[in-house]
Amino acid sequence: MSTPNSQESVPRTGEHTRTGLSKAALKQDFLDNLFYIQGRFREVASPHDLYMAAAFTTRDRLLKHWVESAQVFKTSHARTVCYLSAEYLLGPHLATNLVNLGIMETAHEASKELGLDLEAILEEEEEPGLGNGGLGRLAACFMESLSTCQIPAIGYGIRYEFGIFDQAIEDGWQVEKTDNWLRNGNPWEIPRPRIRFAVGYGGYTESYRDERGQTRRRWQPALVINGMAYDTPILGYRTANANLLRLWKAEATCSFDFQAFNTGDYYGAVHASIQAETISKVLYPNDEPEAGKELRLKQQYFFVSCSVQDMIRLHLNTVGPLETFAEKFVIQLNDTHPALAVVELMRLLLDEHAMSWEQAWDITHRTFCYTNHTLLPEALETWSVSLFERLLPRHLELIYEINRRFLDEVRMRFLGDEARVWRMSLIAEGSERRVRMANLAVVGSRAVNGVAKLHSKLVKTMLFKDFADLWPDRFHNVTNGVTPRRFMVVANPRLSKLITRTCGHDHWIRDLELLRELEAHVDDAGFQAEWRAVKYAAKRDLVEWMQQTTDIRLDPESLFDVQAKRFHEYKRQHLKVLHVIRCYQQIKQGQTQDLVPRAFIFGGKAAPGYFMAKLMIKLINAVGAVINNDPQVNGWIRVAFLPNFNVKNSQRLYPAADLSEQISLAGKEASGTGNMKFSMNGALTIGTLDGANVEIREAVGAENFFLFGMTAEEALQRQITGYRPWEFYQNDPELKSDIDLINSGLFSHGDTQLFRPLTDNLINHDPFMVLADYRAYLDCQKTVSDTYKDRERWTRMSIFNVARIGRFSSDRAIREYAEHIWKVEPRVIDPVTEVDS
Ligand code: KOT
Repeated sequence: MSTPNSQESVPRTGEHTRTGLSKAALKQDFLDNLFYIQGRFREVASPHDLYMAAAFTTRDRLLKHWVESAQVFKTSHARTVCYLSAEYLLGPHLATNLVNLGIMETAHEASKELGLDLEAILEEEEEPGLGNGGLGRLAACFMESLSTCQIPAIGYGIRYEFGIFDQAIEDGWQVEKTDNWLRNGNPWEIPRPRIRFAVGYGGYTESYRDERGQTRRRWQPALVINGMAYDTPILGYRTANANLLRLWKAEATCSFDFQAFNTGDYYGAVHASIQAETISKVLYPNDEPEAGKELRLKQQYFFVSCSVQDMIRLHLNTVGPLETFAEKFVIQLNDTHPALAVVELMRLLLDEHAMSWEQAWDITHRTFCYTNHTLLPEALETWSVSLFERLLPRHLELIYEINRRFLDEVRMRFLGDEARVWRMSLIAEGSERRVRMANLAVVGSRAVNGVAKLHSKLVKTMLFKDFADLWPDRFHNVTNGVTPRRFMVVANPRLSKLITRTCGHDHWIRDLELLRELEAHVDDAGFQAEWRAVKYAAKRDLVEWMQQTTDIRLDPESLFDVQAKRFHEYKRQHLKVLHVIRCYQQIKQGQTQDLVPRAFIFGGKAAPGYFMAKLMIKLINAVGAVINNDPQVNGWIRVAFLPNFNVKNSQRLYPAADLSEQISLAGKEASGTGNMKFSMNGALTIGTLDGANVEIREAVGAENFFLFGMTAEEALQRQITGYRPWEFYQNDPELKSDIDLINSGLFSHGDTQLFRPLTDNLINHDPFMVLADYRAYLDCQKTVSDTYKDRERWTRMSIFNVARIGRFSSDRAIREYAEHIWKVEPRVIDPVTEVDS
């Protein structure tokens, strides 16, 4: 098969080719797109028309790199990473694509000359919120870094029609609004109607004789639906490498069942199509699996099956026989949500491609790697065997066979240790038998990793100890990272420009360790003043935005103390609230000597069914309503809740933060990535020795980090010896008075019961040991205030945080995966020369 010459297939660059990077080309193409795609003249265009024209103008420039990359990867049979994730929390595309193309400045100038405001155009973009939080955002950072590091990759996932809900606050409570992100069209995706795969559900399995007389098994599903591909190009920073994010949409196999229609069953015919489309309809808005949600299992199997079928198709079309599948592809499982891919690959190799078990297992096992993102027992996925039997009968058979062979190995190695066999089995025995997805992922993968050093240690010594005994070399650590393109260059242009001016180059954007050069300037008073001015300007921007969206007025002179993340008891937003109440009481009692003026800023969504998390949001808003309306304390403190914490809004927050709250109970937060984003933007961290906090503190220096609280080991020890939170409540009068104040009804118009579920839980159970860490936290907050009073010292600490944060770039994380886990090399795409750059 001849391959077209890329120089011929890619339009040549220059004026009017839709790919030129000059100001003139951008202006011309923008107006062309406005006219030919949106059907508008400049004079009558709506803000949305302008955004769409800008997006298409940018997309045209991506496509050149993307088509070129695909061509090169295909012809060179490049080893490819397939990242399987049920979530991608992408955030707006336009700004990062402009930065990565290297045309942000040019686009600003072009807009100005057209009489347009690029900032306003960027604001128009509705972000694809196809994820809940950390795990989904990590997948998005990794996709960008894979392209930046020039590693051939495909991200596979689900094209949810409705992403994570939009959060509104009404009467202090969270209210969920549907996220109709596709309402106005999505200019970044390219539908691929010819890339479709059939996915089966239900039915039965049977034995049959193949043409060689061999007995084989096959699956006869009761229902078959289609998955159709939608592709989004992901460009690397200043590279010509663009990878592919391929998301699947579910459809009925035949959009109309004509037979049913003809027999008069119009409803039945439409019903089938609606049922199929339900599968990719909505993202589950939980950070934890929902027990027994059949649709969720259907979603997982849906995208995993389409993705594995697609890889097999690509392999057969380009490389050839499937024997070399594991050399062509490495599949990374983003937690256990896609773990069924292990079984699906087995099924396809055995049932559809007639391989022997040994060969199929050898290929499968050499292909998969698995990342664990949580130690919380309630977040470890299991599915009931009966649901499996009904939905995926063939897969259950295969799981039993994988398990049988695996447990034989365990028995052989640990003679007579049936307790161990019982613990390691892929099937949990009990009143209801359940499939343990984490065990399946470990058994099916050649590498398993945690996401921060501490977490990986706990994965190896606690969560998967039995597996580490059996296969110690299988376990790794890759500490998370975040992309500095989005979270520095796009989110904080002022800081980025200051850094570039100070270093005399912008290479730090691709090599974040170069931020160290800032250390040479840490004592320079002029630089310090500029540093403070950058932070102040970001705070003023946030103040203005908060005023517009929430009507809360913050003082940019005050310390911006921010906790923004998913609401969860283990993250301990209630510990922060107790601190706020303590400050309030101190001011009311005239004890202000240890304080500095602070704005307490909270942000984050709660899972709609998580009562306690929603009550925490209500409590914050209730405390805020009292404090913000009390003139006696307003010179000192204010409380703000930033509604709808998503990627776009987070970008307003990180640059403006002075203090980053990372106060989870040690041992519970796998890594955290917000901690990195804050620190990258010059916020100092108050935190426990949890997740990546440990490594951030090591990197920035213990003297530039506010540490408090029990270690993971101490917390565990306390749990074992018996934790009695009421003793802390009884023995610490300030703690008691803070909790009692909540129960007094002051924050609830006299209702003394409203927050009882929360306060009773703290006093009597306190599973995340808020009360045990309360005193250490308050003491540490006093140190924070003292330090903030010395502006010069604070500024130095802030500079050190940025200068030493380079390790936490997702580029570093991707390089570690590439070298130690995936064994994949970069593949450089030569850019087609620009004639008019
Ligand atoms: C959700 C459901 C099941 C299993 C895991 C999760 C999960 C974990 N969702 N988000 N996470 C977070 O992942 C981040 C990226 O690794 C971590 O930084 C963070 O600590 C996890 O909580």
